[in-house]
Amino acid sequence: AQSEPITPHEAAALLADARERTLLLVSAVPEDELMNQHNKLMSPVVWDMGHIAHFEELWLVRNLEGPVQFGEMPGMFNPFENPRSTRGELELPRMADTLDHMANARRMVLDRLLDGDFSEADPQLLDGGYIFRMVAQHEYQHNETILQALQLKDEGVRYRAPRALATPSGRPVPADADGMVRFPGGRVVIGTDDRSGPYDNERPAHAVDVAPFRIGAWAVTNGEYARFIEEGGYEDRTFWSEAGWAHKEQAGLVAPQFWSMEDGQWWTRSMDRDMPVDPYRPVCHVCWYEAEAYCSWAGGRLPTEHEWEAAASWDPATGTKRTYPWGEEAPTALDANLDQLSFETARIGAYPRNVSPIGAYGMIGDVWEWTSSDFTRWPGYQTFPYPEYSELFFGPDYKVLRGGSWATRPGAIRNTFRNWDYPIRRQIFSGFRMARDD
Ligand code: AVJ
Ligand code: FE
Repeated sequence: AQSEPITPHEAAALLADARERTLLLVSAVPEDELMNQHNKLMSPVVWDMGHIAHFEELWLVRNLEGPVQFGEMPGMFNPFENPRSTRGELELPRMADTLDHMANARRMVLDRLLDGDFSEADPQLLDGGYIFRMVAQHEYQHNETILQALQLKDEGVRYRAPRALATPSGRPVPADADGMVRFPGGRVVIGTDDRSGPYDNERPAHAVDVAPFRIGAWAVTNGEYARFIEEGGYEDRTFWSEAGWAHKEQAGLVAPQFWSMEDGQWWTRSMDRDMPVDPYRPVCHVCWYEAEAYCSWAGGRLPTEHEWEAAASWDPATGTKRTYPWGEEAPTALDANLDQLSFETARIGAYPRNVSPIGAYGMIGDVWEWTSSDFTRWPGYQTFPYPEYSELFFGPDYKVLRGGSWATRPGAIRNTFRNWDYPIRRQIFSGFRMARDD
Protein backbone atom coordinates (compact mmCIF):
# COMPACT_ATOMS: atom_id res chain seq x y z
CA ALA A 1 0.00 0.00 0.00
CA GLN A 2 2.20 2.81 -1.28
CA SER A 3 0.75 6.20 -0.33
CA GLU A 4 -2.87 5.35 -1.00
CA PRO A 5 -4.94 8.51 -0.85
CA ILE A 6 -7.84 8.85 1.55
CA THR A 7 -11.28 10.33 0.81
CA PRO A 8 -13.08 12.60 3.31
CA HIS A 9 -15.57 9.78 3.90
CA GLU A 10 -12.82 7.28 4.62
CA ALA A 11 -11.16 9.74 6.99
CA ALA A 12 -14.44 10.31 8.84
CA ALA A 13 -15.07 6.56 9.10
CA LEU A 14 -11.53 5.90 10.34
CA LEU A 15 -11.85 8.51 13.08
CA ALA A 16 -15.35 7.35 14.04
CA ASP A 17 -14.13 3.78 14.49
CA ALA A 18 -11.22 4.92 16.67
CA ARG A 19 -13.57 6.92 18.91
CA GLU A 20 -16.13 4.12 19.25
CA ARG A 21 -13.45 1.84 20.61
CA THR A 22 -12.13 4.42 23.07
CA LEU A 23 -15.63 4.91 24.42
CA LEU A 24 -16.30 1.16 24.61
CA LEU A 25 -13.16 0.59 26.67
CA VAL A 26 -13.85 3.37 29.17
CA SER A 27 -17.61 2.92 29.45
CA ALA A 28 -17.04 -0.22 31.50
CA VAL A 29 -15.14 1.72 34.18
CA PRO A 30 -16.75 3.72 37.04
CA GLU A 31 -16.05 7.46 36.66
CA ASP A 32 -13.99 7.77 39.84
CA GLU A 33 -11.65 5.07 38.61
CA LEU A 34 -11.14 6.99 35.37
CA MET A 35 -10.16 10.08 37.36
CA ASN A 36 -7.80 8.13 39.61
CA GLN A 37 -4.10 7.63 38.88
CA HIS A 38 -3.75 3.93 39.65
CA ASN A 39 0.00 3.88 39.18
CA LYS A 40 2.64 6.59 38.66
CA LEU A 41 3.70 4.85 35.45
CA MET A 42 0.36 5.50 33.81
CA SER A 43 -1.93 8.49 33.40
CA PRO A 44 -5.43 8.77 34.85
CA VAL A 45 -7.62 7.48 32.00
CA VAL A 46 -9.40 10.86 31.61
CA TRP A 47 -6.00 12.38 30.87
CA ASP A 48 -5.53 9.96 27.96
CA MET A 49 -8.98 10.95 26.70
CA GLY A 50 -8.31 14.69 26.90
CA HIS A 51 -4.92 14.17 25.30
CA ILE A 52 -6.51 12.23 22.40
CA ALA A 53 -8.75 15.27 21.72
CA HIS A 54 -5.84 17.70 22.15
CA PHE A 55 -3.70 15.76 19.65
CA GLU A 56 -6.55 15.55 17.15
CA GLU A 57 -7.14 19.29 17.28
CA LEU A 58 -3.42 20.00 17.06
CA TRP A 59 -2.92 17.94 13.87
CA LEU A 60 -6.25 18.02 12.06
CA VAL A 61 -7.31 21.59 12.81
CA ARG A 62 -4.28 23.76 13.62
CA ASN A 63 -1.14 22.12 12.26
CA LEU A 64 -2.72 21.27 8.90
CA GLU A 65 -1.93 24.79 7.74
CA GLY A 66 1.69 24.77 8.62
CA PRO A 67 4.37 24.07 11.14
CA VAL A 68 2.76 24.59 14.52
CA GLN A 69 4.78 22.75 17.15
CA PHE A 70 3.69 20.82 20.24
CA GLY A 71 4.79 23.61 22.54
CA GLU A 72 2.57 26.09 20.71
CA MET A 73 -0.52 24.31 21.95
CA PRO A 74 0.13 24.34 25.68
CA GLY A 75 -2.18 23.08 28.38
CA MET A 76 -3.04 20.26 30.68
CA PHE A 77 -2.91 17.65 27.89
CA ASN A 78 0.47 18.59 26.50
CA PRO A 79 2.53 15.51 27.43
CA PHE A 80 5.80 17.42 27.75
CA GLU A 81 4.37 20.03 30.06
CA ASN A 82 2.91 17.33 32.31
CA PRO A 83 4.96 14.13 32.56
CA ARG A 84 3.09 10.94 33.44
CA SER A 85 4.10 10.71 37.07
CA THR A 86 2.54 14.13 37.82
CA ARG A 87 -0.74 13.69 35.96
CA GLY A 88 -2.51 12.46 39.07
CA GLU A 89 -2.16 15.94 40.62
CA LEU A 90 -3.81 17.84 37.75
CA GLU A 91 -7.27 19.36 38.21
CA LEU A 92 -8.62 17.11 35.50
CA PRO A 93 -12.11 17.70 34.08
CA ARG A 94 -14.79 15.13 34.91
CA MET A 95 -16.06 12.74 32.27
CA ALA A 96 -18.94 14.90 30.99
CA ASP A 97 -16.54 17.75 30.19
CA THR A 98 -13.95 15.38 28.79
CA LEU A 99 -16.50 13.86 26.41
CA ASP A 100 -17.53 17.39 25.34
CA HIS A 101 -13.88 18.22 24.69
CA MET A 102 -13.52 15.14 22.49
CA ALA A 103 -16.79 15.83 20.67
CA ASN A 104 -15.90 19.46 20.02
CA ALA A 105 -12.48 18.65 18.61
CA ARG A 106 -14.09 16.05 16.37
CA ARG A 107 -16.74 18.57 15.24
CA MET A 108 -14.01 20.94 14.04
CA VAL A 109 -12.34 18.12 12.10
CA LEU A 110 -15.60 16.99 10.51
CA ASP A 111 -16.49 20.58 9.54
CA ARG A 112 -13.16 20.80 7.79
CA LEU A 113 -13.73 17.50 5.97
CA LEU A 114 -17.23 18.62 4.96
CA ASP A 115 -16.02 21.96 3.73
CA GLY A 116 -13.39 20.04 1.79
CA ASP A 117 -11.01 22.97 1.36
CA PHE A 118 -7.51 21.74 2.04
CA SER A 119 -5.86 24.13 -0.42
CA GLU A 120 -3.96 25.88 2.38
CA ALA A 121 -2.96 22.62 4.07
CA ASP A 122 0.56 21.22 4.05
CA PRO A 123 0.59 18.77 1.08
CA GLN A 124 3.15 16.53 2.81
CA LEU A 125 0.80 15.98 5.74
CA LEU A 126 -2.09 15.12 3.41
CA ASP A 127 -0.06 12.90 1.07
CA GLY A 128 -1.49 9.39 1.17
CA GLY A 129 -3.91 10.49 3.89
CA TYR A 130 -1.00 10.26 6.33
CA ILE A 131 -2.15 12.80 8.87
CA PHE A 132 -5.57 11.16 9.31
CA ARG A 133 -3.99 7.73 9.79
CA MET A 134 -1.47 9.21 12.21
CA VAL A 135 -4.24 10.71 14.36
CA ALA A 136 -6.20 7.45 14.28
CA GLN A 137 -3.07 5.49 15.21
CA HIS A 138 -2.41 7.87 18.05
CA GLU A 139 -5.87 7.11 19.45
CA TYR A 140 -5.24 3.35 19.00
CA GLN A 141 -1.97 3.64 20.89
CA HIS A 142 -3.63 5.47 23.74
CA ASN A 143 -6.29 2.73 23.82
CA GLU A 144 -3.50 0.29 24.62
CA THR A 145 -2.13 2.72 27.21
CA ILE A 146 -5.59 2.87 28.81
CA LEU A 147 -5.66 -0.93 28.98
CA GLN A 148 -2.25 -0.94 30.66
CA ALA A 149 -3.59 1.50 33.26
CA LEU A 150 -6.67 -0.66 33.83
CA GLN A 151 -4.56 -3.79 34.15
CA LEU A 152 -2.58 -1.99 36.90
CA LYS A 153 -5.59 -0.83 38.90
CA ASP A 154 -6.08 -2.17 42.40
CA GLU A 155 -7.80 -5.49 42.80
CA GLY A 156 -11.38 -4.90 43.84
CA VAL A 157 -11.88 -1.98 41.46
CA ARG A 158 -15.01 -2.74 39.50
CA TYR A 159 -14.34 -3.19 35.80
CA ARG A 160 -16.18 -5.50 33.47
CA ALA A 161 -14.02 -5.99 30.39
CA PRO A 162 -16.17 -5.88 27.24
CA ARG A 163 -15.05 -9.29 26.00
CA ALA A 164 -16.33 -9.79 22.46
CA LEU A 165 -13.91 -12.49 21.33
CA ALA A 166 -12.84 -15.83 22.74
CA THR A 167 -9.41 -16.98 21.60
CA PRO A 168 -9.25 -20.22 19.57
CA SER A 169 -7.63 -23.38 20.95
CA GLY A 170 -3.94 -23.98 20.42
CA ARG A 171 -2.54 -26.16 17.65
CA PRO A 172 0.77 -27.94 17.20
CA VAL A 173 3.42 -25.74 15.60
CA PRO A 174 5.98 -27.43 13.35
CA ALA A 175 9.56 -26.69 14.38
CA ASP A 176 12.97 -28.23 14.95
CA ALA A 177 13.45 -30.32 18.11
CA ASP A 178 14.40 -27.19 20.07
CA GLY A 179 11.26 -25.31 18.94
CA MET A 180 13.08 -23.14 16.44
CA VAL A 181 13.04 -22.40 12.72
CA ARG A 182 15.94 -21.24 10.58
CA PHE A 183 16.52 -18.05 8.65
CA PRO A 184 19.12 -18.74 5.94
CA GLY A 185 20.69 -15.28 6.04
CA GLY A 186 21.22 -12.87 3.19
CA ARG A 187 20.49 -9.35 2.13
CA VAL A 188 17.16 -8.27 3.58
CA VAL A 189 15.11 -5.10 3.24
CA ILE A 190 14.43 -3.53 6.64
CA GLY A 191 11.88 -0.74 7.09
CA THR A 192 9.57 0.74 4.49
CA ASP A 193 9.11 3.70 2.14
CA ASP A 194 5.33 3.65 2.58
CA ARG A 195 4.24 7.13 3.67
CA SER A 196 0.52 6.43 4.11
CA GLY A 197 0.52 4.80 7.54
CA PRO A 198 3.95 3.89 8.90
CA TYR A 199 5.69 6.26 11.29
CA ASP A 200 8.87 8.17 10.46
CA ASN A 201 10.97 5.72 12.52
CA GLU A 202 10.04 2.85 10.13
CA ARG A 203 11.55 4.69 7.13
CA PRO A 204 13.45 4.50 4.88
CA ALA A 205 13.57 0.98 3.49
CA HIS A 206 17.21 -0.10 3.48
CA ALA A 207 19.11 -3.28 2.69
CA VAL A 208 20.96 -5.02 5.50
CA ASP A 209 23.09 -8.18 5.55
CA VAL A 210 21.70 -10.64 8.04
CA ALA A 211 23.76 -13.70 9.05
CA PRO A 212 21.96 -17.06 9.29
CA PHE A 213 20.17 -17.48 12.62
CA ARG A 214 17.48 -19.53 14.30
CA ILE A 215 14.42 -18.15 16.04
CA GLY A 216 11.58 -19.52 18.16
CA ALA A 217 8.68 -20.86 16.11
CA TRP A 218 6.55 -19.45 18.96
CA ALA A 219 7.00 -16.81 21.63
CA VAL A 220 8.38 -18.16 24.94
CA THR A 221 5.43 -19.64 26.82
CA ASN A 222 4.31 -19.43 30.44
CA GLY A 223 5.22 -23.09 30.82
CA GLU A 224 8.74 -22.55 29.52
CA TYR A 225 9.17 -19.47 31.67
CA ALA A 226 7.84 -21.26 34.78
CA ARG A 227 10.63 -23.83 34.39
CA PHE A 228 13.17 -21.01 34.43
CA ILE A 229 11.66 -19.84 37.72
CA GLU A 230 11.41 -23.33 39.21
CA GLU A 231 14.98 -24.16 38.32
CA GLY A 232 16.19 -21.12 40.24
CA GLY A 233 16.65 -18.67 37.39
CA TYR A 234 15.88 -15.66 39.57
CA GLU A 235 18.44 -16.72 42.17
CA ASP A 236 21.38 -17.52 39.91
CA ARG A 237 23.41 -14.45 39.13
CA THR A 238 25.20 -16.06 36.19
CA PHE A 239 22.12 -15.72 33.97
CA TRP A 240 21.71 -11.99 34.58
CA SER A 241 23.58 -9.01 33.23
CA GLU A 242 24.99 -6.68 35.86
CA ALA A 243 22.29 -4.08 35.25
CA GLY A 244 19.64 -6.79 35.12
CA TRP A 245 20.68 -8.35 38.44
CA ALA A 246 20.83 -4.94 40.12
CA HIS A 247 17.33 -4.11 38.91
CA LYS A 248 15.92 -7.52 39.86
CA GLU A 249 17.34 -7.20 43.38
CA GLN A 250 16.20 -3.63 43.87
CA ALA A 251 12.69 -4.23 42.49
CA GLY A 252 12.37 -7.65 44.17
CA LEU A 253 11.40 -9.49 40.98
CA VAL A 254 10.59 -13.19 41.45
CA ALA A 255 8.15 -13.90 38.60
CA PRO A 256 6.33 -12.00 35.82
CA GLN A 257 4.19 -9.10 37.02
CA PHE A 258 0.71 -10.16 38.19
CA TRP A 259 1.79 -13.77 38.89
CA SER A 260 1.22 -15.28 42.31
CA MET A 261 1.78 -18.79 43.65
CA GLU A 262 -1.09 -20.43 45.49
CA ASP A 263 -1.01 -24.09 46.63
CA GLY A 264 1.69 -24.98 44.13
CA GLN A 265 -0.10 -23.34 41.19
CA TRP A 266 0.77 -20.06 39.43
CA TRP A 267 -2.14 -17.66 39.08
CA THR A 268 -2.38 -14.46 37.11
CA ARG A 269 -4.83 -11.68 36.41
CA SER A 270 -5.85 -10.37 33.03
CA MET A 271 -7.86 -7.18 33.43
CA ASP A 272 -10.93 -8.23 35.48
CA ARG A 273 -10.25 -11.96 35.57
CA ASP A 274 -8.13 -14.20 37.80
CA MET A 275 -6.97 -17.39 36.12
CA PRO A 276 -4.46 -20.18 36.50
CA VAL A 277 -1.38 -19.48 34.39
CA ASP A 278 -1.84 -21.45 31.15
CA PRO A 279 1.48 -23.07 30.18
CA TYR A 280 0.63 -22.91 26.47
CA ARG A 281 0.21 -19.12 26.18
CA PRO A 282 3.06 -16.66 25.66
CA VAL A 283 4.53 -15.24 28.83
CA CYS A 284 3.42 -11.62 29.34
CA HIS A 285 4.47 -8.75 31.63
CA VAL A 286 8.19 -9.46 31.76
CA CYS A 287 10.83 -6.76 31.48
CA TRP A 288 13.77 -6.79 29.08
CA TYR A 289 16.17 -7.89 31.83
CA GLU A 290 13.99 -10.92 32.64
CA ALA A 291 13.84 -11.81 28.93
CA GLU A 292 17.62 -11.49 28.71
CA ALA A 293 18.12 -13.74 31.75
CA TYR A 294 15.70 -16.39 30.49
CA CYS A 295 17.50 -16.56 27.13
CA SER A 296 20.83 -16.90 28.85
CA TRP A 297 19.46 -19.75 31.02
CA ALA A 298 17.97 -21.46 27.94
CA GLY A 299 21.17 -21.19 25.92
CA GLY A 300 19.94 -18.56 23.51
CA ARG A 301 19.65 -14.81 23.19
CA LEU A 302 17.12 -12.19 22.18
CA PRO A 303 16.85 -11.55 18.43
CA THR A 304 18.11 -8.25 17.11
CA GLU A 305 15.57 -5.96 15.51
CA HIS A 306 16.93 -6.84 12.09
CA GLU A 307 16.54 -10.54 12.83
CA TRP A 308 13.04 -10.10 14.17
CA GLU A 309 11.91 -8.18 11.10
CA ALA A 310 13.64 -10.63 8.74
CA ALA A 311 11.93 -13.58 10.46
CA ALA A 312 8.51 -11.90 10.29
CA SER A 313 8.59 -10.32 6.87
CA TRP A 314 11.25 -11.67 4.54
CA ASP A 315 10.61 -14.48 2.10
CA PRO A 316 14.08 -15.86 1.34
CA ALA A 317 12.69 -18.00 -1.51
CA THR A 318 11.47 -15.01 -3.52
CA GLY A 319 13.53 -12.17 -2.03
CA THR A 320 10.39 -10.20 -1.19
CA LYS A 321 9.04 -8.51 1.91
CA ARG A 322 5.59 -8.88 3.47
CA THR A 323 3.65 -6.23 5.36
CA TYR A 324 2.30 -8.90 7.76
CA PRO A 325 3.73 -12.38 8.33
CA TRP A 326 0.94 -13.91 6.21
CA GLY A 327 1.06 -11.35 3.40
CA GLU A 328 -0.63 -8.07 2.56
CA GLU A 329 -4.19 -8.47 3.89
CA ALA A 330 -4.95 -6.23 6.86
CA PRO A 331 -5.33 -8.29 10.06
CA THR A 332 -8.77 -9.62 11.01
CA ALA A 333 -9.83 -11.93 13.86
CA LEU A 334 -8.98 -14.83 11.50
CA ASP A 335 -5.33 -13.88 11.40
CA ALA A 336 -4.02 -12.87 14.79
CA ASN A 337 -4.87 -12.13 18.42
CA LEU A 338 -5.12 -8.35 18.10
CA ASP A 339 -7.72 -5.65 18.61
CA GLN A 340 -8.24 -5.82 22.37
CA LEU A 341 -11.59 -7.51 22.70
CA SER A 342 -10.23 -10.95 23.65
CA PHE A 343 -8.65 -9.37 26.76
CA GLU A 344 -6.13 -12.19 26.94
CA THR A 345 -3.29 -13.91 25.13
CA ALA A 346 -4.07 -16.97 23.00
CA ARG A 347 -2.51 -20.44 22.99
CA ILE A 348 0.46 -21.12 20.76
CA GLY A 349 -0.59 -22.01 17.20
CA ALA A 350 -4.14 -20.72 17.70
CA TYR A 351 -3.97 -18.73 14.46
CA PRO A 352 -2.74 -21.02 11.67
CA ARG A 353 -2.56 -18.11 9.18
CA ASN A 354 -0.28 -16.15 11.50
CA VAL A 355 2.92 -17.66 10.14
CA SER A 356 5.84 -16.01 8.38
CA PRO A 357 7.57 -17.37 5.27
CA ILE A 358 10.23 -19.15 7.38
CA GLY A 359 7.61 -20.71 9.68
CA ALA A 360 7.64 -18.42 12.72
CA TYR A 361 4.16 -18.37 14.27
CA GLY A 362 2.38 -15.54 16.08
CA MET A 363 4.85 -12.76 15.36
CA ILE A 364 1.95 -10.31 15.15
CA GLY A 365 -0.39 -10.11 18.15
CA ASP A 366 -0.58 -11.66 21.66
CA VAL A 367 2.48 -10.00 23.25
CA TRP A 368 4.98 -7.32 22.24
CA GLU A 369 8.31 -9.08 21.75
CA TRP A 370 11.46 -7.59 23.24
CA THR A 371 14.46 -7.44 20.92
CA SER A 372 18.09 -7.01 21.95
CA SER A 373 18.29 -3.67 20.10
CA ASP A 374 18.41 -0.09 21.31
CA PHE A 375 15.91 2.27 19.68
CA THR A 376 18.00 4.00 17.01
CA ARG A 377 17.32 5.87 13.79
CA TRP A 378 17.42 3.90 10.54
CA PRO A 379 20.08 5.21 8.14
CA GLY A 380 18.50 8.07 6.18
CA TYR A 381 15.82 8.69 8.84
CA GLN A 382 13.99 11.98 8.49
CA THR A 383 11.72 13.43 11.13
CA PHE A 384 8.11 13.50 9.97
CA PRO A 385 6.04 15.27 10.99
CA TYR A 386 7.30 16.02 14.53
CA PRO A 387 10.48 15.17 16.44
CA GLU A 388 8.66 14.36 19.69
CA TYR A 389 7.24 11.10 18.32
CA SER A 390 10.52 9.24 17.73
CA GLU A 391 13.57 11.43 17.69
CA LEU A 392 13.40 12.45 21.32
CA PHE A 393 13.74 8.78 22.30
CA PHE A 394 16.56 7.56 20.03
CA GLY A 395 19.56 6.33 21.97
CA PRO A 396 20.70 3.66 24.41
CA ASP A 397 18.00 4.20 27.06
CA TYR A 398 15.19 2.38 25.24
CA LYS A 399 14.89 -1.18 23.91
CA VAL A 400 12.74 -2.01 20.89
CA LEU A 401 9.66 -4.24 21.02
CA ARG A 402 7.98 -5.66 17.93
CA GLY A 403 4.79 -7.32 16.76
CA GLY A 404 1.99 -5.81 18.88
CA SER A 405 -0.10 -7.45 21.57
CA TRP A 406 -3.70 -8.55 22.08
CA ALA A 407 -4.29 -4.94 23.18
CA THR A 408 -3.03 -3.43 19.90
CA ARG A 409 -5.49 -2.29 17.24
CA PRO A 410 -4.74 -3.67 13.75
CA GLY A 411 -4.14 -0.19 12.32
CA ALA A 412 -1.19 0.29 14.68
CA ILE A 413 0.80 -2.82 13.82
CA ARG A 414 2.75 -4.24 10.86
CA ASN A 415 6.07 -6.01 10.39
CA THR A 416 7.98 -2.73 10.30
CA PHE A 417 6.30 -1.15 13.36
CA ARG A 418 8.73 -0.23 16.16
CA ASN A 419 7.72 0.20 19.78
CA TRP A 420 10.16 1.05 22.56
CA ASP A 421 10.38 1.22 26.32
CA TYR A 422 12.86 1.18 29.19
CA PRO A 423 14.37 -2.26 29.91
CA ILE A 424 12.82 -2.25 33.41
CA ARG A 425 9.23 -1.81 32.20
CA ARG A 426 6.73 -4.65 32.38
CA GLN A 427 3.31 -3.08 32.82
CA ILE A 428 3.20 -3.17 29.01
CA PHE A 429 1.93 -6.37 27.37
CA SER A 430 5.45 -7.63 26.83
CA GLY A 431 6.90 -11.05 26.16
CA PHE A 432 9.69 -12.28 23.90
CA ARG A 433 10.93 -14.86 21.45
CA MET A 434 14.34 -16.45 21.69
CA ALA A 435 17.00 -16.64 18.97
CA ARG A 436 20.21 -18.62 18.50
CA ASP A 437 23.21 -18.30 16.25
CA ASP A 438 23.00 -20.79 13.40
C1 AVJ B 1 5.35 4.30 20.94
C2 AVJ B 1 4.13 3.51 22.83
C3 AVJ B 1 6.32 4.45 23.12
O1 AVJ B 1 3.14 5.82 24.48
O2 AVJ B 1 5.01 6.89 24.60
C4 AVJ B 1 1.56 8.03 22.20
C5 AVJ B 1 3.22 6.16 21.68
N1 AVJ B 1 3.41 8.65 21.30
N2 AVJ B 1 1.54 9.36 22.06
C6 AVJ B 1 4.17 6.25 23.96
C7 AVJ B 1 2.73 7.58 21.74
C8 AVJ B 1 2.66 9.74 21.51
C9 AVJ B 1 4.48 5.95 22.51
N3 AVJ B 1 5.06 4.56 22.35
FE1 FE C 1 0.11 10.71 22.88
